[in-house]
Amino acid sequence: MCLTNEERNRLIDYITPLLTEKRLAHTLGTEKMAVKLAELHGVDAASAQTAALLHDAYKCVSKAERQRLLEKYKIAPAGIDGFDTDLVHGAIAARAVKEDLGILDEDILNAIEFHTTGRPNMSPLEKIIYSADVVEENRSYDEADYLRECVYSDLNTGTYTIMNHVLRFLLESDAPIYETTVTAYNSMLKEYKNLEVEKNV
Ligand code: DGI
Ligand code: FE
Ligand code: FE
Repeated sequence: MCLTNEERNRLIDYITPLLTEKRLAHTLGTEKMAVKLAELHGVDAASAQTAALLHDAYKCVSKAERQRLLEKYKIAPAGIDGFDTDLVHGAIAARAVKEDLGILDEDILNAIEFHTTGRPNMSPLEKIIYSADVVEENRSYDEADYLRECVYSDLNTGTYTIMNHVLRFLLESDAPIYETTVTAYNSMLKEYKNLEVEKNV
């Protein structure tokens, strides 16, 4: 079951002043994709909707505001030495929505916190938010349709294939790669390989 209009409007009212128009459109696209994936893969749709609507709430804040929030929530600067990073926007959002909106569901908070890098042993909800973020309808890179089909048909294979795509993209862009991105990939690779073994027995 999805959120009621009243529940959804409370979240929309929270994020709207924080986001640019473009980021709001991406957020609504992520919501739509997350609900679809939740329904396809037997995950609670209201949780998927909540995490999707809130995942990028702190993506558009200024550097100074980001710094203030990192200090307020005592979040270790999750960067890579020498590189500026907004990889922490999920961690900030998770702390802030807990405090501001009283969202206490750990699965939802983890899905928000780890939506950018993923992490080892992700829950089905975490996989859905990670994937929905990359393949929502406003994303239009060459492989988007292929990745959508992958994650519609199988959540583990799809999430693995999306992570593999993101890692390639980071390498091609000469981007520094955060440790959690690598450990998340290795963990998802293991799940994917186990699936392949099961298919072949
Ligand atoms: O906030 P969004 O733009 O919707 O998407 P996101 O939260 O996934 O973050 C944006 C980018 O972060 C995305 O292109 C993938 C990238 N990313 C994920 N892991 C790493 C990373 N970027 C760097 N430099 N290093 C990483 O380990
Ligand atoms: Fe994000
Ligand atoms: Fe996003």
